[in-house]
Formats: sequence, C-alpha cells, structure tokens
Amino acid sequence: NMRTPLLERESLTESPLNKKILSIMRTKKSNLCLAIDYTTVDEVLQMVELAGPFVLAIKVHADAIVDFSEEFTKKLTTMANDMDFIIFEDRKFADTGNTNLLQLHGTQKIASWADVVTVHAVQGNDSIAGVFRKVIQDPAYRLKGILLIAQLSTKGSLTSLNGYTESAVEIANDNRDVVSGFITQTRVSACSDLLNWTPGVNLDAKSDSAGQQWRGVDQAIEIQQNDIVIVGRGVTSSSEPVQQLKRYRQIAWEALTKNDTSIN
Ligand code: UP6
Repeated sequence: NMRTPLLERESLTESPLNKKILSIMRTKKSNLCLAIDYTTVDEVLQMVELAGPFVLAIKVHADAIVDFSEEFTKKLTTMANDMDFIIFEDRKFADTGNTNLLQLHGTQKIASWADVVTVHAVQGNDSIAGVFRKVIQDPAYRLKGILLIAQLSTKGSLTSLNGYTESAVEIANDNRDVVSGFITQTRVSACSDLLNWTPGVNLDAKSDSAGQQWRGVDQAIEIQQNDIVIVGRGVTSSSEPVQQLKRYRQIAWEALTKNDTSIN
C-alpha cells in the first residue's frame, strides 16, 4: 500500500483544496467523482441533484453543454456548496500560458465557478505554473488548484512515450502550491500531498467505439493505487443512475479504505 492513511494526509497537506477534498471524502465516505457528459443544462443539473449526496466531485465539460450560461454555473455552485462537492471542469488546457489565461477567463469564466481544472503537461512548466498560480492566489476566483494529466486512459495515448509521465510528475513536484494532483491510470506519485484521480472506470463495459478503455474499481484503486475514481457512462448511461451511484461509491470507498488504519 503506497498510500498514507487519509486522516494523516488531511492534516499533513498544505493545499487548502486537498484538505477540503480529503475532508469531504471522509465525511461523505466517497472517493467517487461523477463525469456528467450531458449536453444540456437541464440534464446536467438533474443528474447533479441525484448524484450530489453520493459524490466527492462533479466533473463537467462546459464546452460540451450547448446552452451553457452563467445561470447554470450559479446553480451549480449553489448545489456544490449545499451538497458539499467539488466542481471539476475538465478543460484540459494545453496551450501557451497567455492563451491558457485567456481561456480561463473567457466566455465560460471557468476561474469563477470551477474549484479545479485539468491541464496537460505537454506545454511545459513555464506555460503552466505561473499562469494558474496568479488566478489560484486571487481570492476573487473560485479556482483553487489544477490536476496535471500524467496518463490518459485512451488506447494508444502518447502519454506512455518515454519520460512523459515522469516529466509531468516533475512539474507537479516543482509547483505543489498550484498542482493538487494528477489524472492518471496508475498512481504516479507516492507523495501524500498529491491526489491521484483516475478515469477509465466502468464495472460493466471494457471499451467504447472511440478509443476509451475502461477497467474495474479494484484494478483502479487497489492494484493501481489511485485515490479517486472518475466514472462517467457507467452511471450516466444507466437507466438506474442512483443505484449505480450507490454501487460505485460503495465499491470504491471499500477499496480505498480496506487497509487504511485511520478509517473504520
Ligand atoms: N477522461 C478520460 N480519460 C482521460 C482523461 N479524461 O476518460 O485520460 C474523461 C473523459 C470523460 C470521463 O473526458 O469525461 O473522463 C470518462 O467518462 P466515461 O467513463 O463515460 O468514459
């Protein structure tokens, strides 16, 4: 087990975002992040209403929502505050620092409503850290951290090329005040401060027809030692989403806390 007990991690971490995440995990007994990839505001909000009590985080792709509006983000932030979950915008920033900043403040005003966003490592340290630090340190914005993409779940992903993942970890280690963790398949850092979030999780299917690769929760949490599972269509394409939410939450939480002496 590469993981430090949760309670210890919560008290050790210097990141306010990770302190909050670890505290929500413990109180809600959930290391489940739901990826809601619906295309209308109504569908997304209805699912948030159902999922709120069971999840640690709600992940969205704002640019996939055809009627995205400021009213939507107001409702989403209110629900997040009421139901105690993290708002995760999966923007996967991957450009020059200047453009990343423009997009962060652009039409969707991501910095104002998202707690955490994803950022590719491909553009290198100088286009990442300084830019996001400025926004994260400004109390005018909700944004509190970034997740660096160390490994993608997709078939043939170039993140498996020699040295890529290691370089992403290096950027994270050099910028712990900004980087709250990783998007990865296998745990990439033993550092208790950095959370390892993993997509590509589905208990009933192995792949879609567009490059996605899924594996089960035990593989993701026990064997590959991740902290948080990101589940999308396993829940959102089901005719019984609440049942699936309960199922994923329970299995993922048991897998995470099985050998954790600080949780019983
Ligand atoms: N995602 C992945 N793999 C990655 C990074 N991100 O699947 O390496 C995101 C997708 C989607 C969610 O953009 O929103 O995680 C997975 O959903 P799914 O379970 O329905 O495939």
